[in-house]
Amino acid sequence: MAKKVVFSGIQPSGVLHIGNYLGAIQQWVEGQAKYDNIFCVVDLHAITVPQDPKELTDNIYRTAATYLAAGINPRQSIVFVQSQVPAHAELAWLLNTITTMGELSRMTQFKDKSQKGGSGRASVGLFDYPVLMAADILLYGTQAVPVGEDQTQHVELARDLAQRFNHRFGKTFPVPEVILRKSGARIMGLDDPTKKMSKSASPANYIALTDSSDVIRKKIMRAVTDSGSTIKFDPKRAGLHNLLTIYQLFSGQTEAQIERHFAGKGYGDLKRELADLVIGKLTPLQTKIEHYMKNKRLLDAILKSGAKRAARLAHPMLTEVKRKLGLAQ
Ligand code: AQP
Repeated sequence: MAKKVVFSGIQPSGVLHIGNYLGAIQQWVEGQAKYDNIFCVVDLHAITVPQDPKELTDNIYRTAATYLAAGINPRQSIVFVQSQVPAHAELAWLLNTITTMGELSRMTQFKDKSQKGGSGRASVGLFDYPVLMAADILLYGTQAVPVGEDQTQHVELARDLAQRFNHRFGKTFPVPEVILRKSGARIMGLDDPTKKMSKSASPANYIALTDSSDVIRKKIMRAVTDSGSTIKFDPKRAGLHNLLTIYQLFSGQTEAQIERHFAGKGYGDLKRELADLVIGKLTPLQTKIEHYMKNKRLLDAILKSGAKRAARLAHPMLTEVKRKLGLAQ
């Protein structure tokens, strides 16, 4: 049986954090053999909010380097940069014509992000972000999209647009399903465990994949918890639950094993051991990322070949969509 086509991506909009790693990249790596994978650095999404051009270029390379360093194998999976395949923007335009203003106005990410910059100042691109994401997904006949929980509403729109297009113009797109991890789909902020860990929050909120050992230790030791003492996976104790979830995902242990290990120990012990664990996992990842960052020619060659493969796959779908819409070819 043919493998399912999987598409996912991350915006190069800042330094990646362990939420991006645990919610997205780690599950991509785990599913690499099971699926036909396409992993994209979604730079056109990143520019929906202001970016410094020099930093953006660096972040594009660093995001791609992170995919590779984490274990995405470019011979097995397609790795490329979104802006290098114009079909994404082209399909987004076509899908715009079947998307309503009402649908996009209901997107919680748009509401959150547009409020931050002051109402009326958000770019049209930010409003249209979910349609571009639908285009990314639908362009490849994607069947499954592994993302963190915050992106499920956007995948839901991609499903609606696929169904709408199929209904109006005849079966064209598979309707993609979302793949969410049982645990780790929503890593919370260290300084505020009621909100998700986010690149655009203050540095105390996240552990960046590039943070030094000292910084990682400080951030974990200062992470907000409650005044309890027993160490148990209890979703009501949000700060503790978040630290235990991070521990679980980096250690690969079960909840029961972790609770047994920490029986009779305090929050301080958990934080110290968690810091050791995270540092132990991120240090080799950082070394590999730097290896790629120093080898831009290798990185460019991988991304160029990925873009070529992606463009080849995208072409028939875009042609079919245009034909069905009645655009003369
Ligand atoms: N806190 C999180 N827990 C689990 N998964 C997460 N993801 C993001 N934050 C968490 C997942 O990472 C992938 C890439 O996200 P993105 O870069 O496209 O943008 P985002 O979802 O808006 O995430 P950020 O990092 O918080 O960026 P900003 O601050 O720029 O908005 C997605 O699969 C996402 O679900």
